[in-house]
Amino acid sequence: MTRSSVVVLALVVLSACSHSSTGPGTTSLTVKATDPSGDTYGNLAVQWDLTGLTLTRDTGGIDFAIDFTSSVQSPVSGDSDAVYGEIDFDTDQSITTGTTSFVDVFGPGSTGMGVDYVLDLFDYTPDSLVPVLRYNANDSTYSTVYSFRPMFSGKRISGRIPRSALGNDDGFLNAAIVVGTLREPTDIAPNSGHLKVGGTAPAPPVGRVAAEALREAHSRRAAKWTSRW
Ligand SMILES: [Ca+2]
Ligand SMILES: [Ca+2]
Repeated sequence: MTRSSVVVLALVVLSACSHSSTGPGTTSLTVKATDPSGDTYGNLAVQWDLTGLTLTRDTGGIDFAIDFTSSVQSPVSGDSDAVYGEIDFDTDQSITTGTTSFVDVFGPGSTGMGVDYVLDLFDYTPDSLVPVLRYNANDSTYSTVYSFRPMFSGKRISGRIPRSALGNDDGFLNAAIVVGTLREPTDIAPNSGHLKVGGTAPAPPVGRVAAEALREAHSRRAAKWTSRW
């Protein structure tokens, strides 16, 4: 399937309030990757179809909103056709650090990201908490660094990740998402490249050595997901 181009809208919101009691950091940056309807690529009956991924960065962290063509269902329901997936974050906006994105494993492989943190929308606790995982390059493992409860409302899944859960990153980062059921992946966003939240340098092209190193480092987790998908 030919994937169409991605519209990326960037909006800088500057608060006019100079006497806010909520403290510093009223400057926020919102970036959205819109995704076409009807571009799912799975084979089964239930096809979660993304329409967009929106990230809002402020000095305290990242707000995310994942939008779909239909009302979302949490995996806490126990239904294997609920919404599963992950948002991958390249917090230093460098493909040379981190590991391969699952958006590349289950998509066309064009994100250009080296993934440093993952919002894992597979591993829900019974009380609806999901983990944020840090990738450890020294031993190719993942550590849970934060847990929170995402909101399921209408056609949207949303939540907030504090910067402390992203290694105290400045919040300027690259991101991409893959979703599906527990049975198979069904959609990614953006369809090519990644969603860029601020920063200055474009992602460098993937060198052959770097790509091979990333592929090897990624193998353990890939095996884990392949057993699911
Ligand atoms: Ca879509
Ligand atoms: Ca990286």
